[in-house]
Amino acid sequence: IRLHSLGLPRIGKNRELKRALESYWKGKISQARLEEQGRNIRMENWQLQKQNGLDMVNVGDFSFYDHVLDTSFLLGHLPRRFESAPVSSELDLYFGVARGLTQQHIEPSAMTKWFDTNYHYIVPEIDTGTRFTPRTQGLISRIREAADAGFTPKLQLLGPLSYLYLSKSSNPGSSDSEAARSKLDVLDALTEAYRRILQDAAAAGVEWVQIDEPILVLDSLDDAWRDGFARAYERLNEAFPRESGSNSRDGGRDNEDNNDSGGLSPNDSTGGAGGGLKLLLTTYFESIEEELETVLNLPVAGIHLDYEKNRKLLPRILKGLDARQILSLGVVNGRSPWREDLDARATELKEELIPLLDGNRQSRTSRLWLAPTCSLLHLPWSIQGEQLPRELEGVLGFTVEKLADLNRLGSLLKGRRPEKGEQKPVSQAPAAGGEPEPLRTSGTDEILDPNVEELLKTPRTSFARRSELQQEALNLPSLPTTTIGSFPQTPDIRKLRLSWKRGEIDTDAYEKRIKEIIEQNIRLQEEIGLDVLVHGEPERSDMVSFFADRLEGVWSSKAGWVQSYGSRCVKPPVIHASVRRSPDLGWKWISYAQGLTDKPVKGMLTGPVTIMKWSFVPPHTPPEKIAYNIALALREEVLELESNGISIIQIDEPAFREVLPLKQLKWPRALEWGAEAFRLSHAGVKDGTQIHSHMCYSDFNSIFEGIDAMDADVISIETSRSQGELFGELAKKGYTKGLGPGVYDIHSPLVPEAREIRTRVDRALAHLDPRQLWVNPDCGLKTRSWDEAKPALKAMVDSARELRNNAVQEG
Ligand code: THG
Ligand code: ZN
Repeated sequence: IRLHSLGLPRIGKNRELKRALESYWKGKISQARLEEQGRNIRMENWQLQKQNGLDMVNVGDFSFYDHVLDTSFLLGHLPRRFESAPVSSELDLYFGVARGLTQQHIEPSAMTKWFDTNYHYIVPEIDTGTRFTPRTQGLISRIREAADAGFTPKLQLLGPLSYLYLSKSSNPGSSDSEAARSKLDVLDALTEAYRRILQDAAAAGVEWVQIDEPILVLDSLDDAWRDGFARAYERLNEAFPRESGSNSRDGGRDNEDNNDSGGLSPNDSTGGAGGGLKLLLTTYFESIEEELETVLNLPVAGIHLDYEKNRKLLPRILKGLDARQILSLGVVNGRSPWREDLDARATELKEELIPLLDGNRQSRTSRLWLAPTCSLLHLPWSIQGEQLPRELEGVLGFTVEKLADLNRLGSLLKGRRPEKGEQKPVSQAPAAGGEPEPLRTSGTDEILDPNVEELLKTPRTSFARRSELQQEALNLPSLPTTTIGSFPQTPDIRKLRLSWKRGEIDTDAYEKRIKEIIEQNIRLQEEIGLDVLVHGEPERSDMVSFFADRLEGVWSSKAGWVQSYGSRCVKPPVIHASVRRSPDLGWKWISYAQGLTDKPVKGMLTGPVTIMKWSFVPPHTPPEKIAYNIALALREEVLELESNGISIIQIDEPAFREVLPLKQLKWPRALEWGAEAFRLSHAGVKDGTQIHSHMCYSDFNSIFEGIDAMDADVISIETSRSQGELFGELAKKGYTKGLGPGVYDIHSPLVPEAREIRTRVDRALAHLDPRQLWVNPDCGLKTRSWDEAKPALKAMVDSARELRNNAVQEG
């Protein structure tokens, strides 16, 4: 049995890389200093792997920004517009692609979510002129760096098919299917580039390559992609025959007495360009069910898969592997902080899995490797130093603890006594093949309000009727103007919250100051002439953390940071028990704001799906139960707002799209429960109370059914990049409820021009009813300064007035 990992976090245990990067970007530290920080983190990560008994350490998991962008650079494949960018170093070019070169007006590459995680990668751009010119020097020096320090390096690479699949085809004017085809057109060239990279790695002494092909867990690959896999991996295998006679699927199956080395000896290759280089085809996040045949037919030295997700398939998988292929199992969850019951898992593996392996007793386990299920990138560094509630002690662990668990599990299987001092983790794993167990709670097992079914079954009054009542109550002009909710987080506001949190100022002083800020916000909005006001959220930092801190059953760590993109991190709360509102979610600030003005003030909450998707949740609880539970807590706040005179309530769902699981087969049900949770959060409000929601994207097609089922009265969305087709589609689908297309891009510091704003509204007016449309920015103003936000909002309000007048004249 060998132990290894699939990658570690790279932001540093105290976010050292974040600090170094941001200092470098500001010109405060040199490139040499930044490189040194990178080296320190790599060394620390390698040491941690070795200390925990791992037989190899990963090289290639470290990145200064993103591992997909690293792959692009390794392949010598940059967006064309950067080809002659005037930058002083390769590193600045790299950051240029990630962040844009503002002075030269070169746009950065797009960023998007890495599968169903909260990590974002830089999207490679493919077009018909794409060439690959591998540049392996940096990678080779990192391999040497590990070897020189006494570690056994395993190279981690994003595989060619996944790289291609995750990239976007930027040929102008081509359709989706054309784009997919033109991507595969470059596969042979790409494979050739990989072959050269592998050759250089082999020459540098690498034996094992962890080649990540996470797209193999999707249920949406077609035959073109399957052929692509076969073609690319055959080609790589020609260059690096794994072992004579056993490259092909039928080799070696019955050579039981000949496989004691399990393919592990470095000298068992008969040639090929690099000598014994071996590929470990690596999948994670889901089962390989739909691509089982694809995987089993590839000529690789081994495969890695998530043990729990593939448990039912293991007999078939083992039958399909040849006797020399390594089976690496992800046995410690790499993206959930819940720890496994290691004794139970060891017993399971001994009784169910090991007997399935071919060979005699010794050779059997030589084919078995154990690892975390996926890269530990998705977990914080360590739980050490955190103050856990008693019921979570020993239950949760981050990177450091997960590797220790892996080590312990390895010891249990090897028949050695595990080291002392390990807390025995509590298991929440379901029984074999059984249904997931409900969430274990502290004190009570009840997760759902007994009324939940009733609440979900009771439909709201029709939209047509409620909108009449709402209009009577609110008396808004056509094209009403509003904002998404958050206002600039000035250094003053940040300082204020921090000093209150640290106890440097008392609650009275804090609240007095917050009220002053709210009053300023209200006066400012009245002056600008907005129709629906907000309080501006000065009391909130991160929207999810704010609510997590006010909900029972949710634990927030002090330093549990996870990389989101580049130097940016999030600190996901841990939902571990029945969620309850305790005692309130801050409705008083909004009610205070309403008391200051005759205009309607919109109450603001973060929705159940978003709170859940941006938190850690127990791995074996049905997600809808958690979402309903959060929704019920939010509902109490919604009703409280309503009874305090708030007649517009916005329940934001920026992460609503993230309900969609990796397997498309599960999409309809996920949209259903996502929408149910949202509806539950406003179930029972009066017909005259207007429910809004905000989502941070405009790509509605895959989630339209869900959005419709949310039954919000008004939805505001980002439309900066949409060319207006969205409105046509919405009209065609019969969307008649309110819509607030973002009329300017808040991500830009520039004040929008009135012309741009009018164009966007006009595009919407071409398809939708003017009574349906709202005018608002495309997202919250938290990241802007007042100097930017004020003139922008003014321009927005002026444009709306002008459009309104025109409409009156024309009508
Ligand atoms: N909040 C939470 N999760 C999120 C987002 C969020 N996940 C997805 C998306 N938004 C990710 N985008 C961001 C944007 C900004 C930052 C992080 C993720 C960010 N982070 C600060 C940093 O790293 O310096 C820390 C913020 C803090 O102190 O809380 O700016 O909006 N939960
Ligand atoms: Zn947004």
